[in-house]
Amino acid sequence: MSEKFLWGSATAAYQCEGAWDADGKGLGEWDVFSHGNPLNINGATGDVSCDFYHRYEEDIDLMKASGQNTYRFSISWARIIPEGIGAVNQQGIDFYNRVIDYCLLNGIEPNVTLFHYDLPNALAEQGGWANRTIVDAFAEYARVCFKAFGDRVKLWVTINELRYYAYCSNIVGNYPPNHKQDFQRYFTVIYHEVLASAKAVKIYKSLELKGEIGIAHDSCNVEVDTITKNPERVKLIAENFYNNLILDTAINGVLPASLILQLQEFGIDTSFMKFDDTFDFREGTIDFLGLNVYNRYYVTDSSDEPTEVFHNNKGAGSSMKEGIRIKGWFENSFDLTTQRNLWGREIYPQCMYDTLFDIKNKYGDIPVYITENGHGCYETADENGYVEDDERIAMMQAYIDKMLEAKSEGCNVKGYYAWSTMDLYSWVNGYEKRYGLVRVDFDDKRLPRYPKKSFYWYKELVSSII
Ligand code: BGP
Repeated sequence: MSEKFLWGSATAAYQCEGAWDADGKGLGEWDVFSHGNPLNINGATGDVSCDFYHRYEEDIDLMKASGQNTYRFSISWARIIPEGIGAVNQQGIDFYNRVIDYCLLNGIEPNVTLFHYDLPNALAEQGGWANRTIVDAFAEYARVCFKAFGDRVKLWVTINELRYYAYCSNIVGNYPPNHKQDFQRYFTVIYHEVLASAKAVKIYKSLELKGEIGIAHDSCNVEVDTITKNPERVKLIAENFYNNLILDTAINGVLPASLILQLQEFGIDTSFMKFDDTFDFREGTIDFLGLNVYNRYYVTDSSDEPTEVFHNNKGAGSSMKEGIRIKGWFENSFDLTTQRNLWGREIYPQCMYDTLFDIKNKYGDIPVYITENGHGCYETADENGYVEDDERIAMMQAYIDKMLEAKSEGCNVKGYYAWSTMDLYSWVNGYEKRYGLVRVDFDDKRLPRYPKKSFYWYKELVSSII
């Protein structure tokens, strides 16, 4: 792999591919959810989305035109192994071969994620990530992908946002299988994810494919509000909740002992950790860390009110806070001086710098890629289909400046991926929450692409820094 800084953009399979039942693909958990679950509050599906499945050449051409030298995308497990376990669908392999080859033809380094929220429905029906049998199912799926694509793909991510995925599907309840405030299931799922990821890493290394493998972790900077009465306790509990189970295990190969005690005191049955596991996490440690950087976790002591989740998928306003109160542990604090998007998420560029230094201070010089960073907002195009997304440009420039500052001060950051390559399905938020550097007109059946102002800004930036 080249040593130059990687500048690219990212998407995920269910969010952009469409072709939900084409060419032997199996049913996914999100297909079932989006087709009829009343909790799909915006009513959108990924059935067609940007139709990347048929239009990938056009999208990769645009990446090249804007000077990007890498593309992060995910593989749909159900396209490769329709039932999650067992028979491989050659047409799924063929599709990703076409995408990978077209990237390479255009000088674009593929960065491939194996799991980005989209579980085969056959596995979901057996308990999904809460059922320990998924660990070996995932490892075998990973092996199939490494063998099929590992000669050309040199950057792999096992799982995207292990924590945020488990959080939305087991605590918020807005992602399938829609469990609410089920902390037992939440920690079980994360444990199975870190175990599955580590097993996949071990398999990858045994195949000697000469690439790098990591995970993509969601924004990990925990900051304690100065009003907090027990700042050290709150910091440790929140770090354990947001980061340590995943990062200590994936980077150092060690389960954090203080977290295990914390869970037991909270009444979680930790037997899912099976301390007699024959698998040694130290055999599956990652080569690099991917960080999806959007916000910090600003925390304080929990009040005596019951545990509560603050989340909005309706773009209802910036005065709402995003986060959680976990009674007895901590709660997210509301900083009046920080700007928020309409979904209540902080816009806080400093967290980019702080996150990178947190990683350096805790884990040394492990290489880091910013695997996602971007800005979600509503947008209106002019009569030519053009979007002047100055808000996005300002926000991303501020985060990138902080990344470069941290890099110049010694953080080992090696690449940056804008989220997202083009407008796409924003999960339960539907299609109106836009992130793309390229606009997709979803009202036009031909799904035309229109580069936005940010596309040209990114092109300029990339060409000046490469
Ligand atoms: C990350 C996910 C992406 C993407 C992004 C924006 O958490 O990895 O899949 O969706 O966030 O989030 P959202 O679409 O919910 O606004």
